Amino acid sequence: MPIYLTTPIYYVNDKPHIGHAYTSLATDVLARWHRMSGREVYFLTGTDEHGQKVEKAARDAGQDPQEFTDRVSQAFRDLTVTMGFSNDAFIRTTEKRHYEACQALWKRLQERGHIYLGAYEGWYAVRDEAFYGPDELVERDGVKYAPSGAPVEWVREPSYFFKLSEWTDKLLEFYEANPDFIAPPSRRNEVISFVKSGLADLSISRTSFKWGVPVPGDDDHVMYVWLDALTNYITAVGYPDEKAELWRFWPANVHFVGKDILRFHAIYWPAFLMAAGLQPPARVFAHGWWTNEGQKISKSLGNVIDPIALVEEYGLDPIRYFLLREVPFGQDGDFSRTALGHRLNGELADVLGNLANRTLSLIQRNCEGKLPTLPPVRDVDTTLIAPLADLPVSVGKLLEAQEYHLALEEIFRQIRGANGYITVQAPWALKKTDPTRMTEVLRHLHTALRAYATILQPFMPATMGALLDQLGVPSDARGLEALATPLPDGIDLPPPSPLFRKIEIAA
Ligand code: ME8
Repeated sequence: MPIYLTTPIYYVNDKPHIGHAYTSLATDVLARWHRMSGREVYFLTGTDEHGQKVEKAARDAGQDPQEFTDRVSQAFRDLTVTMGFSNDAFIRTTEKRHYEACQALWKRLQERGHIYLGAYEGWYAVRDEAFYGPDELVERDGVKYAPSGAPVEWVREPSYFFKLSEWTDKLLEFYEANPDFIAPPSRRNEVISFVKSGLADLSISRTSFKWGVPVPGDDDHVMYVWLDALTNYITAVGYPDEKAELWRFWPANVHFVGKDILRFHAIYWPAFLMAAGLQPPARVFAHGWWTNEGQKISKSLGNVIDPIALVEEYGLDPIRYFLLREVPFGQDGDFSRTALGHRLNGELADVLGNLANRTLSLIQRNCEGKLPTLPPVRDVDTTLIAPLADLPVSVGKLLEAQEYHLALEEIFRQIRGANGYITVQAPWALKKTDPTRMTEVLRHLHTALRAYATILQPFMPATMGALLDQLGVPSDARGLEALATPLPDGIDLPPPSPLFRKIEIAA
């Protein structure tokens, strides 16, 4: 079965920050994992380029919206390179094929009787590109705000509506029948209680600005940016051509989103799709929010974390590791340099780097750089070797449940065990007393390191690639299946070099 994974398409009102990198990173790791397990994967990311917010950002920058979106979209494309993302495609909502998909979906909804013309009167937050009911707003100093803190304005204009109110029961039935559709479970409960409180019809067109996809047959209206944006997920796989080669990827396996945009993905999107007679995605995972050293990340506080600067300072793989190790996926987390330092020094350098370096240096020095012969597994070796076979299975289960931190914990528990093994077996001391046993211990450690490096590739592709080079693993033997076939005895291993560099931790 093919696997389709998506990130949100990011607004081009501003340059990318750590939050954007985070969502795409989680998607990337799962995409790489599935590919390494032999699955066919389509991994999509891109940019959301219409709407009032982007139009305003272009105006503030003194640029025409198309020129502006071309520039900022490129910054998101560059980020995929800096972060080492393996996306198969990058979609922009200003592409012609996307206009066609949006208009086709609109017509289908209209033909099936789900759209009517009316007038919208109510609150709108441009920052969230969202409509809010009066009872959802909070008031501070006589000014009304959306629950997200975004300012709201009163909007009154002709508008097409989607009959969302008719979907309350059908959505509740859908959540019931598909308990894994919304994750994590706390978010699922939130959505269910929101839907249970009843859904109002949704305004799906705007007339007060032009920067959007025109409504078919009524040029005074552009489509509501969220209808346009959500449609990207089907545009990218060929919609409206359901015979397109890529259409086999639909429905998506996981839409990765932040908790801020869960409502759009878990309520509006399945309703639009079911109304159009299309299958809803299998799952929407809403992860938590990063703060910076305990503070909300915001432009006005000037504490936005630039992922490119971070990668320049600490290296890509330590950042990839830290983001997924530090915070359980789904919960909020704090970005702190001290925490990053502890993970980098205490886990990557001391636990993994040290094990690799000790093992490979000993092979280099004491075995003339040749891989020792595959030995029998003695009783004392079973603690190291026996759990290796199950590791890909348990890690796979955790990753398929988006439990990244638990997957890393599991792998590092075994690597710590391997450090215990090397200390107890002390191969450095065996050179004089029992050189045959020394080669056995080193080969077992090599076997274990190969498994750890293979399994960790999705998290730290470049560094684990370097470790697999040092372990002499050919590039066509780096998938999970290849772990069952030992490397030939006696192959030459290159001289090792350190994988991670320690950093200074501020007190
Ligand atoms: O909402 N912590 O785009 P957007 C964690 N265009 N994740 C964060 C974050 C933070 N502090 N800040 C942002 C949009 N994110 C729409 C999406 S999809 C059809 C349309 C991440 O540029 C998180 O994934 O505002 C969040 O959902 C997303 O960026 C919002 O990106």
